Amino acid sequence: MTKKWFKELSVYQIWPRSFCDGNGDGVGDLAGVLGKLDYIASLGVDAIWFSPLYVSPQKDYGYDIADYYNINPEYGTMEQFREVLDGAHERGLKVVMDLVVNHTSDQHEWFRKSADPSDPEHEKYRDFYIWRKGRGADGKGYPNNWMSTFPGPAWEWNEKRGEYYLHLFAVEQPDLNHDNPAVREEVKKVMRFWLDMGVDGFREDVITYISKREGLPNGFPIPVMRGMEHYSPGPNIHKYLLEYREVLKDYDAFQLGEAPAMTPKKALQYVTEGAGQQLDMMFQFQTMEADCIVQPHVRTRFRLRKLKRVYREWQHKLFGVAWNTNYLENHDQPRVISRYGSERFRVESGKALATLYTFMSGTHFIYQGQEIGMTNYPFKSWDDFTDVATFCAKDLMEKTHLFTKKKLFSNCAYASRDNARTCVQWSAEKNAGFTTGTPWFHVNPNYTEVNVAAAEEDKNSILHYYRALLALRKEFKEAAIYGECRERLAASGKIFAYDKVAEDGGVLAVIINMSDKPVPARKARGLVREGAKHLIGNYGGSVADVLKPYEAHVFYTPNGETK
Ligand code: TEU
Ligand code: CA
Repeated sequence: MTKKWFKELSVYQIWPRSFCDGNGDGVGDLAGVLGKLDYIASLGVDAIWFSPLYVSPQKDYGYDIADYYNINPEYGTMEQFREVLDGAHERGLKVVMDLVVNHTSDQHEWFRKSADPSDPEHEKYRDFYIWRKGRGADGKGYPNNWMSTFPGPAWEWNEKRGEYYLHLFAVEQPDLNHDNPAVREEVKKVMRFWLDMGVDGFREDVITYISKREGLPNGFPIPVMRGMEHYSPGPNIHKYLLEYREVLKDYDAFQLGEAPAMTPKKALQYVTEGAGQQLDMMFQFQTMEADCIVQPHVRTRFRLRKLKRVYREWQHKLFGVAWNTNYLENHDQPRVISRYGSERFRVESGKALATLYTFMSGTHFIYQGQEIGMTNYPFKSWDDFTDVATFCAKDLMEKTHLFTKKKLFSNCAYASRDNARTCVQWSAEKNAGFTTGTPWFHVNPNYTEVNVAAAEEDKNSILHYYRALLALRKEFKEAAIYGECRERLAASGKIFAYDKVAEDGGVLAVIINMSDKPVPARKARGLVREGAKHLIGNYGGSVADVLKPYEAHVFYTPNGETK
């Protein structure tokens, strides 16, 4: 296993709008981030990933970019970004930027010029996007049957140009045409601009979607994501990614591709180390499908065995040849305690989940608020939502007539990305200390109890537990980060257990009751090696006769295994 600095990172994700408001206008910003750098460093993380900070009309909260070279004025200035970048570096924190190039905003000047035949630069930008004539006698029929990720047709009519453009996400997010070499040159320019400024890596938004099959043929007639087989991935994906990879040769930075519908076998075509490698690692979605079918809107009960299978496969198939990422939350996912854990056992399950993924091989990610155990928001009405994806999902579900009104609402409340986007709870003061003004979005009413200040005071808080876990991940990195994962009690639907075995035979043993009921511990006790040292747990120092709800333990044995 090759060792690299970026493999050892624990990365803290900031979704800037809701992180911390520095100037009192109710919107999170860079001044707010600057004031929290010490806090972030105190967690023991090694990097910050910023969800998009760029100029954007915010139709998809920054994932619709109108200018790749400037900071959204609501968030601050380029000077402030440089200050944050330097401040992070001074504290030993790397900085990762979101690179969103599958699409831009419809307000980007490339799109405006592309759409407007009377623009003097129209010719230059004509093929920057994916334009097609309409079908049928009136020329207004959709060019093909594809649907967006945010449910609805993937095509939008543009009056000026008299053609349709493709958008795999919101209407205001037209897809760039990466088949056009001029577009690829622009992408490389954007990458170099931020790398030259000193950023340490990119998280590349839906990067596996950038190549579309020639001729844009109809997709299999399924009700969601129709057409996906023609762009996830498309025929030129590896070629284009290799081209973008070239840019990185001049820098000590890494590339992380976000890749929906990714399996370990397919991932190896992108992330296998050596010649031909296109990305350093990927965000796969399978770990977030243990309580749903593909997407949390299609909810099932939480199935531990499904989660185990996903970790088993990714840990095993990439071991020694490629690198994983591990996360349980981000700005697109509901809060994990409300999904895989239990709000009733908030602290216990929050710690259990943290234990579960921190010792898996892979670069480690924590989403803002996860470290204090923030939970889903108690949505009461449709007016409570702001996320475009939630409204699209609602429309689609309504059309199927499969759900009662009540079920439709509860599905959306459970699944909405807005759950991750409520204001970070800093204290028990007004607006949870997020802003001195009027917050742009909700503050979870549980802020009086769940907040950073309270967690700092409480020795048994989830926050202190995360700090301890991250310290252990570093201290025992040969096992935790680079070791081989060997699952234990694989058949159990309640206990999640695995060993991480280092080259030198050191073994970390992780044992977790992932249910809200006590479970007999006879088999789990058998996993604790003679002389093992108890490193951390959420109840006590040893495994008794029963494991309590969400009880978690980590043990270490030097020379636990001979290789
Ligand atoms: O997300 C890509 C994606 O396919 C899913 O996260 C999907 O949007 C979501 O599960 C639907 O409910 C990335 C970004 O992370 C997301 O915030 C953006 O909206 C999207 O791309 C478009 O840029
Ligand atoms: Ca602000």
